[in-house]
Amino acid sequence: MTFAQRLDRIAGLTEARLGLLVGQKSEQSECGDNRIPPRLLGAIRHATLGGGKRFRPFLVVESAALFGLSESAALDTAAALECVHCYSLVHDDLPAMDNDETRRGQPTVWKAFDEWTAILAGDALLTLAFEILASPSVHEQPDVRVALISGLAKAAGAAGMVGGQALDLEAERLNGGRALTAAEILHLQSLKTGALIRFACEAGAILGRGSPEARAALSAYGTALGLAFQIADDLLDAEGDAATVGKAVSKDAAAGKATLVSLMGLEEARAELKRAEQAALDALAPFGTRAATLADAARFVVRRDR
Ligand code: GRG
Repeated sequence: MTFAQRLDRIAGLTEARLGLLVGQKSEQSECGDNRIPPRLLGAIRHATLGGGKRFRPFLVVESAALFGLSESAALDTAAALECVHCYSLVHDDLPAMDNDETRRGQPTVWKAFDEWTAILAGDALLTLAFEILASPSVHEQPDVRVALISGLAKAAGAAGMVGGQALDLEAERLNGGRALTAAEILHLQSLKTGALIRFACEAGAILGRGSPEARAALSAYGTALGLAFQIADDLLDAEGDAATVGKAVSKDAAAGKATLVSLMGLEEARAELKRAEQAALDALAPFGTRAATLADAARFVVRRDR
């Protein structure tokens, strides 16, 4: 199976699992106190289903495979993480944040529904993630489930993704905007984009009860991969084609957003991307050829066009 086929396979499995997880509590449900108002459910499904690379679920499944776990044993953890990712996109697209009208080639949730429904759909997805992780279907051992809950909460929260988003918006909007240094950009991106990607890689070691050394290696891989992912995203914004990328491009420059591309220029950003790719590959050394698919993932991130 090629890397693209493998990514597609995990995306399909994730989509099917999410379809059940965000569809089983409809208005038609016989279980009265579990019903979700239909409009809200529609927005949650719009946010979650029918698109996306499912790259974070892929990282969970592949990092868990290093410890001998099957796809199905990692899938609920992968789906929970994707719920947090989808929530972050719904909120990021809101007029008060990035004000985007297209996501994954579709109208964003607030455009397809309205702002308050989009806010509530995001809230519901964030909390659903932890409901999923608390379920025994994630892992039979409660201490593993608690470690996943704690890890995802930290990665998504104020010292993780939310904190990164706050730093990004503060730099752009407070005191008339401020140019960030490269170190400041790297820090905010390691939170905003990096924290969830890093957690996706560490999740395999948590599920598989890997050694502290193995978890540290996956964390280092995730850190480098997250950086590469963000630089590639910024390059796509600067050079990509909106139809292929599935969302508006050239937004960073228009908003005066601080990115490594705006700070260093295209050539140096591409060189930084290559360095991040190499750091990701180096971090996988302890796993040898067993990590071949994760190595391909690093190469995929660097060459992606969407
Ligand atoms: C609103 C709390 C809050 C956080 C938002 C994730 C994020 C923080 C903002 C998204 C804006 C952005 C362009 C981030 C850079 C990289 C990124 C996360 C891109 C989207 O992820 P992909 O490419 O999307 O994995 P798909 O659609 O494939 O799932």
